[in-house]
Amino acid sequence: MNQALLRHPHFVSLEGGEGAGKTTAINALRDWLQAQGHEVVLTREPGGTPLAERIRALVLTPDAGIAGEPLTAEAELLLVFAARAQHLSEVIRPALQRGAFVISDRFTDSSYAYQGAGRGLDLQWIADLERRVVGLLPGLTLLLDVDVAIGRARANGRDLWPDRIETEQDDFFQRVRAQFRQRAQDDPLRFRLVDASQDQAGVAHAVTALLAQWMAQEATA
Ligand code: Z5A
Repeated sequence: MNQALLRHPHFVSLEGGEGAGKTTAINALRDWLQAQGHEVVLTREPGGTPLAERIRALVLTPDAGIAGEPLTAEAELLLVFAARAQHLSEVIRPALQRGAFVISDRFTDSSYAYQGAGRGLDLQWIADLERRVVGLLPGLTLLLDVDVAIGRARANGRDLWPDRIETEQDDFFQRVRAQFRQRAQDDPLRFRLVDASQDQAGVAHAVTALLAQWMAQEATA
């Protein structure tokens, strides 16, 4: 497949660093859309299908049970795109085709941020994969932006072991945040920036207001 990127108006993604609060925001968006009578599919990346969830475990489990053979940055990138190909074919495209809204906790912007800026892989290579493997852009991407230290403190406050990526140092997450912000600046039609330093109720209110505003704008376009 080698196609241009198409934006789908029923496809919404949430992006941001760890501890940005995507979970509460996504639930608020689902509740708001369902109250308007829409079918909503909540999903996440990497993952979203049984096979893609197995790939997620390979990407995020420290050592993935394969001690002494670290995952290379290139393998990590190709694995997240392999998971995305499954996710698109099994979940995202069928749901959009039947008229549902799809809300994805992360999508291709995360590959630019984590594998591109974080790991230092060529952004053009990622763009080629996006064009050849994905071909689809969210109509709306909500970027939950928060200071790295605040986000990390929130995430560390949970009673969970850090995953492979969460064990990276602050400078990695600073590059990730800068890349997300740069992408938002470069594509203001698709992105909305949300101040995720406010409390969870404030973030939930902000994201639903932005979605409502964006849908009203789309309806008159
Ligand atoms: N990844 C990648 O490398 N390449 C790719 O292409 C893709 C992904 C698609 C998994 O993502 C990892 O995959 C991710 C990038 C990589 N790695 N990292 N790091 P994930 O979304 O599953 O992991 P995450 O972003 O690290 O999840 P997270 O830390 O759970 O972030 P969140 O979903 O935005 O946060 P949350 O679960 O809603 O909240 C986290 C905690 O903070 C929780 O205890 C909340 O109660 C608390 N919280 C949330 N919001 C607030 C506010 N506003 N105030 C106070 N406390 C709050």
